Amino acid sequence: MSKANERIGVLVMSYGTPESMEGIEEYYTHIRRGRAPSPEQLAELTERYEAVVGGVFPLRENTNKQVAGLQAALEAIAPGRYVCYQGLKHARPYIEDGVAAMAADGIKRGIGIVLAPHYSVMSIGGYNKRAQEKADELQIEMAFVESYHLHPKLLDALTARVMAAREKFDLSQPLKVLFSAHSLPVRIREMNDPYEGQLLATAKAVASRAGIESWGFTWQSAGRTHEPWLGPDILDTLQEEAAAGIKQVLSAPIGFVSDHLEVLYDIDIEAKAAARELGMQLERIEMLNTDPLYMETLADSAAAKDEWR
Ligand code: FEC
Repeated sequence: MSKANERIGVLVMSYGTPESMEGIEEYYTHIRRGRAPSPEQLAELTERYEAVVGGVFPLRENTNKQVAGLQAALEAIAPGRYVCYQGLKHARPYIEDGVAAMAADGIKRGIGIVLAPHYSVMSIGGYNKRAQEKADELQIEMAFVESYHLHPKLLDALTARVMAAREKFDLSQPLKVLFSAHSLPVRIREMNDPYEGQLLATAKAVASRAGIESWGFTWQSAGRTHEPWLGPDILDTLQEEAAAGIKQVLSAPIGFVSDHLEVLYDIDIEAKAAARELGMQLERIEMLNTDPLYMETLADSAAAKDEWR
């Protein structure tokens, strides 16, 4: 079969979430690169999941829907050309399982894309490295989308969400928009990592499109390790904003694309409670989930890597 007619595997990678409450320890151990969490750490994470899960782990459902949405968007670009496979960083099906499934279907060339728009060597870099290693073993040629943080359709989708959520406030009073993303260890700065710059670029572009002047960028969900993480954390930023007299805050977690623990707990429960104590109203933009503009962003970005057409 010529390269132009063959089927291309699209490895859609996402963070992953436990399959059940009983699976939290295995998941947490995987995140910690094989070191089991202490009983206290496990209890604390279990409590956070109990607060948001309600029987279904939202990230699993959302990732499944996003993979199906991307498959449909790719069909619209080139019918029959692309087949999506799922590969998760910290849960089954693991990234390596996704690559193995492509090989089992006879796929010889694949494109990797992560359900996170911004590149860091510690995030997307890690996904791609694992996929490449498994693909080398199984002799699949791979290309990777590294980031899509300024794709015009992504910016349109985020801008629409910011505009819609602004309506929840009294716009005759000051409103601060706080863009946020998952913190990473400060040492990424020594590696000249693009993560911070890409996040700021997305925030700036969305604020400009939405005509918002009063905005800031803050970090969230820092890991519980001894090394320093990028800050300020959103909980500290809320205190600073309260001290400056701000009473209305719109949270825009642009580093994430799904409803999941880091949004449903860290923003909706933890940050909202902190804001309430400070006498502030905090609302959050809707996450992208399967927004058609996000599905098209992914499809365009993946198809642009298809140099075999
Ligand atoms: O809903 C869910 O079940 C999963 C939500 C979830 C997402 C997510 C995304 C990112 N993380 C990133 C970096 C790190 C680093 C560490 C780390 C630790 C955790 C823990 C949980 C967790 N993360 Fe996560 N992350 C999610 C969940 N993450 C649970 C463990 C407990 C804790 O620290 O809170 C620290 C690892 C270590 O200890 O060495 C680093 C980055 C993203 C965004 C990009 C992406 O989606 O890949 C970066 C969703």
